[in-house]
Amino acid sequence: MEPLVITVAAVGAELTLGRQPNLPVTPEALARDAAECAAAGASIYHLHVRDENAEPTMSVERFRAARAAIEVATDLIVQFTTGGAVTDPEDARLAPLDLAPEMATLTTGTVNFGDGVFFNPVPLVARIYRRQMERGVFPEYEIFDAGMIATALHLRRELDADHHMHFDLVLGVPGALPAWEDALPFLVGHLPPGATWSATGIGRSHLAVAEQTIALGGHVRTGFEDVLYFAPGELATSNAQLIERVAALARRAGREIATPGTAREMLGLRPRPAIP
Ligand code: KMH
Ligand code: ZN
Repeated sequence: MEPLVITVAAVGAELTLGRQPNLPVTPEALARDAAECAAAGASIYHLHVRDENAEPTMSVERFRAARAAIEVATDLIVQFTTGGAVTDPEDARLAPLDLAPEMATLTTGTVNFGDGVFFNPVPLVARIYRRQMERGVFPEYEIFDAGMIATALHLRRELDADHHMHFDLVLGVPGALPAWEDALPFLVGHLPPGATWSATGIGRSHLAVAEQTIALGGHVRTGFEDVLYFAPGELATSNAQLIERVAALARRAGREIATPGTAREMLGLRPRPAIP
């Protein structure tokens, strides 16, 4: 099996500092967090940013500062969110792509998200995808429900996009596809030949999904965005703690841990671009 690429979803947009006091918020804290994550085995840093009140924001300047800090501190692939928070307007979600990050997410369908709605009508998804192609940004398709795989493939054809296909399968968001045991094999069975994939389980399902993913040959996403607790009643102390656990599971299963360089090769990424 391929070496395991670990993505850290370190910040998120739907959780508060009150619920997870160890959340990295400032560029300095993000750089420290990223360095710890890299040492623990992460390759990709999935980035949301916060404002001076630790509220989620899609401010381009905040993304610029956060990305610069992480890229100075580490060799990690910085992956911008284009999902933002469920309350973010369309233009705000697109704006940080002007910084031409190495990689960014692309959710290919609308889905209930707790009490909110993660709004992704096809014209908006196409707009984000087109902007990513114009800026040379590698997309990671975020799949919260099965139909999103079909939409990703449909849009790829429509836009005549030509890049390696990488999917992140997100199970267990309330209102989206639950982390049923047969969900992951079903989704993976519908991915196109040659695609790579990672998966994450939200909340309680997190560990079971990580173990199943490692066994199936996929890659793993972890981090505060997806899981707040290390064990029942025990808050995770850092993103690195969550990564160390995944890396230990992988080694036990005979999988090596990918470096950012290996991950870049697997995904077909060009060398890290400068911040414009
Ligand atoms: N905050 C969620 C509504 C992404 O980063 O691309 C969406 C999200 C997905 O976090
Ligand atoms: Zn996210």
